[in-house]
Amino acid sequence: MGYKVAVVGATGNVGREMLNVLAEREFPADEVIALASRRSLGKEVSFGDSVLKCRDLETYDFSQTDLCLMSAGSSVSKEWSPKIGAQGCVVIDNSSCWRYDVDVPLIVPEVNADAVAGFTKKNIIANPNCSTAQLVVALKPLHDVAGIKRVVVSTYQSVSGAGKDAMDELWAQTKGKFVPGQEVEPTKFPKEIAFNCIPHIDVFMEDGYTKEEWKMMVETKKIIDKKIKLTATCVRVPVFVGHSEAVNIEFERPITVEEAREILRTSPGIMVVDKREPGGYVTPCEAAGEYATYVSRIREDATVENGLALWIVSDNLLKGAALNTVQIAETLINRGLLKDRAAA
Ligand code: 11C
Repeated sequence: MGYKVAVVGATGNVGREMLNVLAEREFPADEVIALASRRSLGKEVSFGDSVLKCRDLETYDFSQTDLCLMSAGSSVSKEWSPKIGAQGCVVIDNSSCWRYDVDVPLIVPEVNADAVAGFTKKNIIANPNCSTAQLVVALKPLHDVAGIKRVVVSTYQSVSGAGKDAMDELWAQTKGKFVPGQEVEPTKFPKEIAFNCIPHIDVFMEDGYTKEEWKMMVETKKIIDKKIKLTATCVRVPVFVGHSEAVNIEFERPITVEEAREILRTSPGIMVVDKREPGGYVTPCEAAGEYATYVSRIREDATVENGLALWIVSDNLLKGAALNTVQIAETLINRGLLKDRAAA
């Protein structure tokens, strides 16, 4: 017997990837149901070799569904996740709505899988922000060995993080640069994204940081260790898929480049590609479509005591969202924490 799994937000960038990852990893599901808002009703989405017609979230009965993978934004999650959880269905939510709730575990399975057991209070588990997920996969094994004091991270985030319309805006604006009369004004982004970089993701906070930057700081503390200090500058770049991060880390104890490389090489979810020659590092084009988090450019940061600098790249729709969600579901199953309600 397998599980009954619903995917909410099945027509979005992440929802589609959730369906792909469930199929690719042969998730033990007897039935997968694609759910969406009224305006997407009847739309078709691929699941492995089959096609699913989207059904209505508003009228779907979750009482016999084991698992709900949710990627429909914060306001939908705020309204629906508690209702779905109350029906005994476990929600794994990709929005920022529940991440900072003390009764909701925030999970990256390679990093803090043990914390998943805390989901029973609300039947909700949160998936971190994409830029946090890839960062903590690389930070955790180094923290275990040398203790991280402070992290300075600058991100180079692809437009797919902002959804399908944002990808369309980059595409149309890029074409519009070359075709007179087809110029495209920014609507999804605050400034032109084609051939540009925008140091602004999500809303501004009172202290001048953006919410994306705040999320990286707060989520890293919740997932790894509240003592870690982190400052971020998050930048949108004209890349379709794959977030990149330039990271400087200050440790409590000495750690050499060779030690760090060996630790990362043997850590789950990480591929080290680090040849000190032209092209001997990973860029978002190579990371798109891949499950791994890639670490390159490992070197000493001699401006602080016990400092290292790294370059981290991953597919933001996969490790940053859909893959991590499915890995959380697999963790529940492997630990015997997910009930098969049909078999009960
Ligand atoms: C971006 N990281 O690249 C964002 C997308 O809190 O889940 C994900 C936002 C979130 O725009």
